[in-house]
Amino acid sequence: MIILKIAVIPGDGIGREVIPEGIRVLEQAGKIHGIEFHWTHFNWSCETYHQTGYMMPADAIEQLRAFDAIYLGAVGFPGVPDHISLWGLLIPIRREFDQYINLRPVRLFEGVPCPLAGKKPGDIDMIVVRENVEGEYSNIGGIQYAGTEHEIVIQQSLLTRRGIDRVFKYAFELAQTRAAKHVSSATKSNGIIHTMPFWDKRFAEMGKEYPAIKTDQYHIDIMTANFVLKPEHYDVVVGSNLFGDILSDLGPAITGTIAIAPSANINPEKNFPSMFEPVHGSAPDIAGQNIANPIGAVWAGAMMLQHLGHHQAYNTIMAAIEEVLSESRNLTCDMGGQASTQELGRAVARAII
Ligand code: GGG
Repeated sequence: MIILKIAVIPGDGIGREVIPEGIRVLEQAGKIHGIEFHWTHFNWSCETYHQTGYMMPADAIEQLRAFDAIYLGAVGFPGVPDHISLWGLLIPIRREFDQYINLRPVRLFEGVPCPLAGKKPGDIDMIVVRENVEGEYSNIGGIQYAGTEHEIVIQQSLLTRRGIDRVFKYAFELAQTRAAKHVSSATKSNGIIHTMPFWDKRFAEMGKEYPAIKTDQYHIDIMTANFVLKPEHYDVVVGSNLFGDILSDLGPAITGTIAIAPSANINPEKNFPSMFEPVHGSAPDIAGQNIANPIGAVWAGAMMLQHLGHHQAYNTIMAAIEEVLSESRNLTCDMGGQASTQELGRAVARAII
């Protein structure tokens, strides 16, 4: 029996409803594949911030260091500024544990109604590789003459050669394992004249190391249009922190629902714990109603097992997700069904044999 020590941070809103379903499914897969989970729950959240002034304690990173992985729900609470929700927990964890790859697969599943006419499963099957610790999400900047008519605000974006080369390398290595062998880069080097031309140059340099991989690059504006008009063109898509974030919400939206999508914040060297979460946020508008779709959280849990080397357990969970979605009996309302969060979670757990 393998023991995995997992730090669980359900966070806010629907994070608290979908994570228990992920745990239910992981426990079931664990029984079959000889994995025992030791879950340690942390109530760190924006709601905690609302009450105490901090989302997680000063020694949070030290506490998390002891775990094999971190399983996160969602962050965001009405009345707590949005930048607190990311900079109070999500971004420090990504940075302190050098989780520089954010992997966000996008797949159209049989049984999930697709908003794009004529698309079949297989037509949309891509993976967004998002640079996760640099770029536009930087704390370099400031404000001057605050509150006056001369107010000036500056927000800097930062890229390092080492930082983006390692992300490109990861994207090309990933493309080598996939049938299409194709990497597309999201850029905006016509308008952003320092960081993005550098991004393009380093992407082209890395491409030379992988002659068997097809490459192309698109400005982010036309790439978002292409995601809707011809998503079948894309296989591996590599983007900066902001562009990757945008594309990985748009991607699952064209497959029917953003709630289906997982996000793996990975430290590939395994020097530190990696973190797994659904792409979606805390959705306060539907929190507490037991209608949130738990598939993003379940799929993220499967990716956690895959990252930790339990490939068969990953395959088992993915097969169960595919089976349950294709039957269309236990879909939540975002996928056109009437099932509750728990009913869908239980159906996936039952499908694990
Ligand atoms: N599932 C975690 C969560 O609440 N994500 C919402 C969000 O705004 N994420 C931004 C990001 O991934 O950088």
